[in-house]
Amino acid sequence: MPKDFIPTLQKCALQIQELIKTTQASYLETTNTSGDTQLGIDVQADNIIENALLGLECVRGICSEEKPEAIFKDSGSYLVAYDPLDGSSIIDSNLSVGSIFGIYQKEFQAKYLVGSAYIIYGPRLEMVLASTASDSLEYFIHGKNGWEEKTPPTLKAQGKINAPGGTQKYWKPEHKNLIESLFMAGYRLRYSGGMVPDLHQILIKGGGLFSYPGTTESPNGKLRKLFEVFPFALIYEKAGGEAIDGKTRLLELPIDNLHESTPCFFGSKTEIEQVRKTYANQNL
Ligand code: AHM
Ligand code: MG
Repeated sequence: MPKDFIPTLQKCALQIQELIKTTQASYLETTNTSGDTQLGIDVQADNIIENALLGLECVRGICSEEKPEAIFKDSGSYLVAYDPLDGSSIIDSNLSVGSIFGIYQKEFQAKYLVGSAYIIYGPRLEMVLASTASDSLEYFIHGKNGWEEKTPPTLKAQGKINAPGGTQKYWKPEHKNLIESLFMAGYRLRYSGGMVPDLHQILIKGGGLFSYPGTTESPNGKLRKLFEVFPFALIYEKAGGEAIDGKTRLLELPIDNLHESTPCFFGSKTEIEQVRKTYANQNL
């Protein structure tokens, strides 16, 4: 991942954290491409990131979850897809939220993903990065003396957390059984409704399973490949875990349109093996 990205994302993190602390989370009249009603704060966070990224010489194009189309420049070599404020519907309840970034070369396709990052705005401000060029993550916490680099988190072969997304009423029977069997095996429920804090918690605690399946209501799940799923897939793989759609490695999935979603499962190897067995003979 090019060097300029880390300080640029760190600067955006501080600006967006300030925005979250000082701005009311009120809805606008507009919706984004996925049909979510936008908050003023979504749009402001998007502008902060757009200006910062387009100001980088190495960036050739950007694509935001809040905008229908990508924006391209004439020069630069990297493409960045990002969700400026993931979990904006839980801001009003003062839960942690985040920003997610995927950095691509050539095209917005998982096979060209070279790096990813997320920022978590919680009681602390933290940032986690992954690069295809490195076998471990990078982890920063903002403290009294600015950004401090910490020992990166890793995933054990098995964890204790179960974070099941989606509306239970619409889960398919095999998915219901999977989730139930984890609880029966002693897993604890940890789900805030924010992908960033929910996946961060599993990473920091060393393992578990986060799932957002295809349901009878939303066959392709909710989480978007480019802005949410691919970046976290790289982070989980580099942490020693796995990320699949039930059958296939998420980073091997193609995209046909910028905003499409996919069923997704992120976790330690043992839990992902259980997902694989569950879905082996099922439609996703
Ligand atoms: P958003 O990008 O509109 O904020 O939606 C994404 C969020 C994720 O953070 C989270 O995992 C998911 O939506 C929660 O959905 P649900 O409320 O259906 O469990
Ligand atoms: Mg999102």
